Amino acid sequence: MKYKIDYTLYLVTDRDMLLDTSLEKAVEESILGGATLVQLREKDISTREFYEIASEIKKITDKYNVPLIINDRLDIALAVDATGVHVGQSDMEASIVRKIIGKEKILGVSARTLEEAKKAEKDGADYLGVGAMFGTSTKKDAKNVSFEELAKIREGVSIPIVAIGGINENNVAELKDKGINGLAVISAILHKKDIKEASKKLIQLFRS
Ligand code: TZP
Ligand code: MG
Repeated sequence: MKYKIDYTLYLVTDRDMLLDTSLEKAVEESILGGATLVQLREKDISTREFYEIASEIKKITDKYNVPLIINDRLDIALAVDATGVHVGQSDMEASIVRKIIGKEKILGVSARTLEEAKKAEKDGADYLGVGAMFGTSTKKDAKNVSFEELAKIREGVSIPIVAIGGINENNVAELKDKGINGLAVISAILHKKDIKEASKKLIQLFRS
């Protein structure tokens, strides 16, 4: 049966953001603060190391029954039996990913336009990541998505949408009435001393 996902707070990892803690501890703290979903996102890393980190993170997400999504690398996702995989517009085509991972695994696709969003839905995406909604320095090549385009995407597809990019406690309220299912966040969680508290606060501000 397909995993039913709560998209409320989607922690996306980036080890460069961590302040004096390990990725394992950071993920655990964020889950304790309420993160409902975790994406392991690694760039410039060997396949072996990616697999090893994914195996360790999977132990933590399993402990708390939180789904784990692997960014881009479906081989790693399958190897560690992650809940799913997330692909961008220059990664492997969603329809091909779907064929490889099968029906049960969760497939997330990044979309910046209504056209990309509709195609992703048609190709078998379970959810969309839409952004950058705000300015971010975490992803250097991230381009902003307007609130108008977000509204069009919300209108045009029926799968869940998570907003991403520059989301923090000062702007999260702006995303409250947009029909989105959750927030995907890197720096406003991982680049904090108190990761648990930062996670908790984002949820409170989004849900209040
Ligand atoms: N995709 C679009 S923006 C972004 C990604 C991966 C970076 C999000 O990081 P932050 O620190 O939450 O802005
Ligand atoms: Mg990618």
